[in-house]
Amino acid sequence: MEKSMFCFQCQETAGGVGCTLKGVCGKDGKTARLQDALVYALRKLAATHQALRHQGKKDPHVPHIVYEGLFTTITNANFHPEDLVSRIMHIVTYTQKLQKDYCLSVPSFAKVSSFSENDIASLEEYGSLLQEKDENIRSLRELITYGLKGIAAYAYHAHHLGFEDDGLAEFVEKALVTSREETEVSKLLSLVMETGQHGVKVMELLDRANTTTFGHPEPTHVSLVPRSKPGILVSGHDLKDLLELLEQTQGCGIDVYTHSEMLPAHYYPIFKKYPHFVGHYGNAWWKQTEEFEAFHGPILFTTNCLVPPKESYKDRIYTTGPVSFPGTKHIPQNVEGKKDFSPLIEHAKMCPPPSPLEKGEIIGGFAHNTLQSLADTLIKAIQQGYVKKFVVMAGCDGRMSSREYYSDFARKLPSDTLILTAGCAKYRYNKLFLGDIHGIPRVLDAGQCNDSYSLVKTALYLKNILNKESINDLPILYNIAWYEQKAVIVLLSLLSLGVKNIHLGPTLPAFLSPMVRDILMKEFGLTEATTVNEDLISWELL
Ligand code: FSO
Ligand code: SF4
Repeated sequence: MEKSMFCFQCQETAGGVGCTLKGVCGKDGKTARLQDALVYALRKLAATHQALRHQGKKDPHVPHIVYEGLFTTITNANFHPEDLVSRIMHIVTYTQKLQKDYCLSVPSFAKVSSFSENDIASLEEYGSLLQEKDENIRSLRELITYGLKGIAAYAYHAHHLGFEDDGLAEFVEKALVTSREETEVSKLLSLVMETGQHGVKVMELLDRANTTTFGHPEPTHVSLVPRSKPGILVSGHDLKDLLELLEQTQGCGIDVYTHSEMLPAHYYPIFKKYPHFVGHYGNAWWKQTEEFEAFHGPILFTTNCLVPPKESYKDRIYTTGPVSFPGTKHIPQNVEGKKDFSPLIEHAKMCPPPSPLEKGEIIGGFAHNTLQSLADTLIKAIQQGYVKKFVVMAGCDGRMSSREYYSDFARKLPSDTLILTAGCAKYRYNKLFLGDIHGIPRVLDAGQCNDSYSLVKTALYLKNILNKESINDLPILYNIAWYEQKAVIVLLSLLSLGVKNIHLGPTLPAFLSPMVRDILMKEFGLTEATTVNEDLISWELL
């Protein structure tokens, strides 16, 4: 009999409760259980590395193994059981080696000393979140774990650019162990807040890594119209992968396009140097099954969100990094940390050019540097009354029809409001032609979901120059859309900075037990998005 699975880590979980047979995302039971096993193995590695740290030593590879491992378990990244098994075996072998080399003994975890592939089933069992019977402990444990997955994704990108923070790595190790062992609600709640604080740190680290490597994003018009040469489409969030691909495609007669969360690459000065980096293709991640056929060329997934591909274009899907899908080709990193994209490039040369999906262009590049340079204009606009409110509509998009709420909300916002956005949530309103206020576009896109940090940094900057006591005294409202675990860390980061009265939607996470939900509502004024009119009225915008 097929073993069961249980996963409720994303917003689209079945029935708003949990996926038990197969994920709505397409993840099957085997994959789901292996992902649980992988996280459990990482908890074991983290405990082992903590013991090593207690000896005053550390292993330089553990943080990256932890980050990449957690990243593979994020929604829509890795659907490949064999790949997950080999990752688990690597984690266990590495843990065993550390334990042996440094004579470390790690209590409270299942023994791994004589581990073989046949023992993975026991890790699946230990790793199941249903092991914890108390729904409140389970809820807090998973809230922390999902926050850690978000941290890991951002730390992975920073690490790829050579930026690390050992304090962050130490925290992730501690939180992986403690969230599994701690049974006191108050202690788990304070770990939730600590996770949020480290969310701010990791987004700051990644921002530093990105802006140091690629320059500061600047306002940029991005074409939506494909050109006449064969193309490669790049999806996901890893800017370094894109840069390597652009280097390798120079002079090859191929154009390169961004998809979904890769759009903000166009805003960075460094990417503008490549004349064959010509535009953006398609919409948010969930529309890929409708849009990829018409692209005609190879598509590279550097991170989530991958949707199980249709046979009609599956042979054109390439994955790299944490992403993997059975039957698609994977581009590995070599020992020098380089990736050879020649299989994609050769493939592209044989493909027809993309068919157009849309016309026109979009504008973005309003990250903190640009927003701060506009601060005087924005403050004057507030003082003179032609900008009344800023509405942060950052986060993720998703396939549920209830997300039409965000398009309607943006449409119905009064014309003296500005939308600050980041993440793929923007695809619900960035092509609505909402106009501008005295030359400032009404939708100001800071970048990827991690660039929500830019919005927070700008809010803190405005708080200081406007001499406000609290970030909540600013005319900024938060209407956040969430889908996967990176949005969980964005939310926890905002809470840890004291941001109150966030509306979260389209539904609150299924992994919040009624008690945990009540705590977040009482302490932070967190509420679920309701209807467009009700929400607009509650914010005195209607
Ligand atoms: Fe979206 Fe997917 Fe960026 Fe997520 S493409 S949903 S929050 O991976 O990370 O915003
Ligand atoms: Fe279900 Fe979401 Fe988990 Fe996929 S990631 S199995 S859709 S809860």
